[in-house]
Formats: sequence, structure tokens, C-alpha cells
Amino acid sequence: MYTQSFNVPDGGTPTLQAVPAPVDADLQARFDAVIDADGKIEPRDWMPDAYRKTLVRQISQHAHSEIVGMLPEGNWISRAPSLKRKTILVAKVQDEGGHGLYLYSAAETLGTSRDQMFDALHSGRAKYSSIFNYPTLTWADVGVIGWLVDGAAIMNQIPLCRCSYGPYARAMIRVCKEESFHQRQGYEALLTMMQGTPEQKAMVQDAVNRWWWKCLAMFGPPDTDSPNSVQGMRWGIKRISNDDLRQKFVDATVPQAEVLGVTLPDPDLKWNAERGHHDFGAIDWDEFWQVVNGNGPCNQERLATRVKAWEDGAWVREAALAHARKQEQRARQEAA
Ligand code: BYC
Repeated sequence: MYTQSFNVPDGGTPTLQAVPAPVDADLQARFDAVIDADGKIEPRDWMPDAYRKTLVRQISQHAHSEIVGMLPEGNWISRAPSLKRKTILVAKVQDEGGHGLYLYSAAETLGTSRDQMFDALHSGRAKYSSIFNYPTLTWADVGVIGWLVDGAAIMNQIPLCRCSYGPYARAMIRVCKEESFHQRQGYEALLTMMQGTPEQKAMVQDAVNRWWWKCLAMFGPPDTDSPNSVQGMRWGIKRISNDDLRQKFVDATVPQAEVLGVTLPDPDLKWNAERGHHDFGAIDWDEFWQVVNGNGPCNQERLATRVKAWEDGAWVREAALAHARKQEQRARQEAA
């Protein structure tokens, strides 16, 4: 799926087999030294193939998550309860689109093309965050996505600002600033609803009940079942493990839930003074893998929407390319 060359279709004919270059011990040693010194690897630096492949995997999955993540909330733009909420939501969904674009650009610096990444998404080969395969049933879901989903995303993404790959780390700095606004707007919308009618309060509690466990699963499988973690951490791509981030998220969210006046739907959730953390109940990992493997409640709908948007946008891409070709031709004529 991932190649070093631009615009080479996957599985195309004739097949060009990449010949792995012999690893130069000096290059490897220089790379290791940068990683050990907590430095940055830049696009033109030598890097091991496996490092490049891991980054393309993670960054492209992240980009797809942002783009697919526009859909559950985008669904509520036309039904936002006020002009103010609508404007905020439009801005937030646009931000997610922007994050996807920075991230596709960061992945392109590793030698994969945007067409390849879109093809992987549209054909169902690529992963994106499990969380976006659940429906948004009420307006409270929009607030809960901001508070909990963006809250979980920030927890995961702040350490990525220190990722060893320069373009990814730099993209994450801006993404995190925007995610922080997203989290606050969600929390503020929920605070408003919690000062409203009993029906509004019940709507918030219902949304929290439906999203809580799915947000805990967002951090990925337990460390013991996470095949990519050890190497990702050795390379300074991942800085904090899936379980440690999940614990930080629970600890940060419990007091926020108290201020909001909602209950988190976990009878086993309690402060453990000895550990200095909250204990919490078991996550349904069977459900998580079902969703990751394409069998969640909205997987098919999400992919179909993205594919339709891609097909409907074909004329825009064609027009932009035709315009670029004309400009190039004109510039060449003027130079001649
Ligand atoms: N969903 O070995 P592991 C957002 C996969 S968007 C689906 O722990 P790794 C937002 C994982 O890919 C936020 N798949 O992997 C947007 C791997 O499969 P492959 C998205 C998951 O990479 C709009 C396998 O399980 N954030 O914030 O070390 C609106 C084993 O896992 C998930 C990012 O993408 C999942 N939840 O760690 C609102 C952050 N979890 O690839 C908000 C960047 C795991 O081997 N990504 N898998 O086939 C990461 O930090 C890491 O890739 C992960 C997983 C922590 C997600």
C-alpha cells in the first residue's frame, strides 16, 4: 500500500518492485543518535524503512480520522439550536477538515501520495478512529463529542507535539490549539444544557452514557495487546502508552463530570488513594475490534459518504488541474 514514489497506483501494472537499499551502518547510527538525543528527523534525512512505514500508517490514519470525524457532527450543522451554536459548529467542523489536510501533507513528505491515501480510505483498507462509527442521535451528542472525544484526542495528541518526526510534530502543535477550543465549546454547550429543563439534562446524561466507553477505547488496545507500541515508543513517535493516556483521561475527566453534574456510567469508577488514580471498569474490546474491522453501526454509511463526496468533487479537481495547466503554459510562453 505504501510506496516511496508519488502517484504509483497500488497493485498497478507493470509492477515496479522496490529494491531495498542495503542499510548503511553510519546512516543507521546517525539516525539512532538523533532519536537517542530526542532530536527531530526531517523529510530529507535518512530513516529506516520501518520508521517511514510506521509514520505513514499512523499519520494517514490520523488524517482519515479527522476527515471522517467531520461527518457525525456535520450532521447537526443544519439543526443547531441557535445561530451562535451553528457558527461555532461550522468553525469546528472546518477545523477538522484543516487538520486532515495538514496531516495528509505531513504524510506526503514521507513519499506517499494523497491519491494513494484516499484510495486506501475509500476502498476500506485504511483504518480511522473507531469513535466516528457511532451515530449522533441528539444535539447533546455534539456537546459530548467536543467534551469527551476532543478531550481524549487532546490527551493523545499533546505528546505527539514532541514526536520525533518534525513535520508531524509541528502539525500537531496547531491541531492541539484548535482541539482545545473544540473541547471547551463542547463543555460549555453541555454546561448550558445542564442549566436547562429536566429533558435537556436527561439528554446530556444519555449522550454521556452512550459515548463514555467508546471514548476510553479510542486510546487503542491495552498495552499488552498493542503490537505497535514498543517500537513506536523506541522511535519517539509515541511518548505515552495507550493505557497511561487512558488513565490520564479518566483522572482529568472525573472532576469535570462532577462540575457538569453528570454521572459517568461505570459502577467500578472510584478513586484509588494508593495508586493516586481512579480505578475503572472493563472496556468491551470485542466491540472495539468489531468496529475497527468495519462492523460498527455507521462504518458503511461513513465510507459511502466519503466516497460520494470524492466522486461528486471530481469536477472541482479536474477544473483546478486544468487551471493549473493553463497557468503553467502561460508562464512558459511569457518566459520564452
Ligand atoms: N480506532 O498497536 P496499537 C480527532 C489500531 S481524530 C481504530 O496500539 P498504535 C477528532 C491501530 O491503528 C483523532 N483503530 O497502534 C476528529 C493498530 O492497527 P494497524 C485520531 C485503532 O498506532 C474529528 C491496532 O489497532 N487520533 O481527534 O501504536 C472530530 C493496534 O493498536 C484505534 C489519532 O489518530 C482506534 N481508536 O496506537 C473530533 C492519533 N486504536 O495500524 C475529534 C494518532 C488503535 O497496526 N494515532 N487502533 O493496522 C495514535 O496515537 C496511535 O496510532 C493510536 C494507536 C494510539 C491510535
